Amino acid sequence: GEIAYDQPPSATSAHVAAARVLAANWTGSSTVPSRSLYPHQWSWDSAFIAIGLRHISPLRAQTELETLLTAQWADGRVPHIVFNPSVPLDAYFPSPDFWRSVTAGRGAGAPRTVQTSGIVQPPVHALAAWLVHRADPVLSRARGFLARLHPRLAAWHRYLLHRRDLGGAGLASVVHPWEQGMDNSPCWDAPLARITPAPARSFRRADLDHGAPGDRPTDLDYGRYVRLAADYRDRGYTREDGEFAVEDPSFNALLIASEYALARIAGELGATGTARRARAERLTATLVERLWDPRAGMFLCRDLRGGGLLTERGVGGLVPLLLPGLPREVAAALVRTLRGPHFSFGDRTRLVPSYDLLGEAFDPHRYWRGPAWFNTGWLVERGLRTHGETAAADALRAAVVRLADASGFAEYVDPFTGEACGATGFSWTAALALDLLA
Ligand code: 9WN
Repeated sequence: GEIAYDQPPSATSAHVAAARVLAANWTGSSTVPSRSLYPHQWSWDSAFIAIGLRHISPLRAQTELETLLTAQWADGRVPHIVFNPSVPLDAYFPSPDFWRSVTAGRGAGAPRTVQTSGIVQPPVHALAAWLVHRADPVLSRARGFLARLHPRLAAWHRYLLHRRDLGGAGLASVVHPWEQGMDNSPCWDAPLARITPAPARSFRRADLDHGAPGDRPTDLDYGRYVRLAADYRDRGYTREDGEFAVEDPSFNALLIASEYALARIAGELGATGTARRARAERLTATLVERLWDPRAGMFLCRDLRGGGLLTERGVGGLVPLLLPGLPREVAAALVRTLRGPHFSFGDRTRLVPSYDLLGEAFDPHRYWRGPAWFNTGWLVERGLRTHGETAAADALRAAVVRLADASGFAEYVDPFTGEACGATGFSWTAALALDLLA
């Protein structure tokens, strides 16, 4: 009985520090992921940021999503970057003059008044919109928040489920590693090996002005990212028949989670949402059929151009734990894999690593090739809770909050030591820590 308090003394200070990061990164209508590395608006970042912002300012959280969706293309796609015109061109690469959305994206209905990229990111938005609404339903109804967002979110999902069903089974495909959000995951090594890189001297990386080269993707990776994006642009952002096409478990799990959220949004607006809920259940079954690997005890990526499931184990293969409709044995196997030697959560690692600890490509500092990220920690925490793994969920929640605060809200951390990597003052780290503190 020496200790007189049952809350760790840092809980309030972590809350204040996280709120400060989000205030510093707020531009007036949206939040930059990082002032140094990422000075524009990013699509899935904004969804995670809104989930945290709702605890500080439901109005700012609503505005964050509204700003992003204002840049939606007429074909329904939500671009992965919305550029801030007052930021110098050389502050981030690839800049608007690379993407040329207004001209190259004309056929796909790119907006005329704002410059964007032409690729997408994971559809976390409907889930975020629902959670933001729940934080202050009175304000949300008064502003017509869901009524205004619903048609845009529905068009976004339609784009993914139809235009991006490249495998013909019902799942959405990504056509660039940046679309999946885990840029240099070893999962992409095999499909990327087929791509002829753009010459290193044909572009200038801005990320190396701010980040340690050992924490970032390699020049060879960048050459391939540039080639793929330029080819897609030169096809008017309308032909998805390029050299890279992958069905990814995390991207699709987030789409399905957002379908459930859209069903709830429809319910709030007076519809039933039954068809959408049924579709989410069907898509869950399809995800298991197409991407579940019982021997690996996790979901894998399907390479549509090379044929078959890729063997690399990325954290994206654990994210479907989020889904309530998973067969019981699949959920149980995912929890075992999370604790087992490949991810070792609760044993060797302090936070879920982005890639297989036993994989040949594992590197505890290089971006998505091993470091632990806070958004995937948040998603796995939610998954554990969804499947009744309360003790493990509590442990992961505590780890996210502690390491976020201790690392200065780092972009990612060494999974063994918690040492900060990449940028600090990173928005989704602050936002998701806030959400788990609430
Ligand atoms: C490319 C903004 C984004 C995140 C991604 C992360 C990183 C960009 C980059 O930063 O990607 O989109 O320049 O490396 O991989 O998940 O959305 O935070």
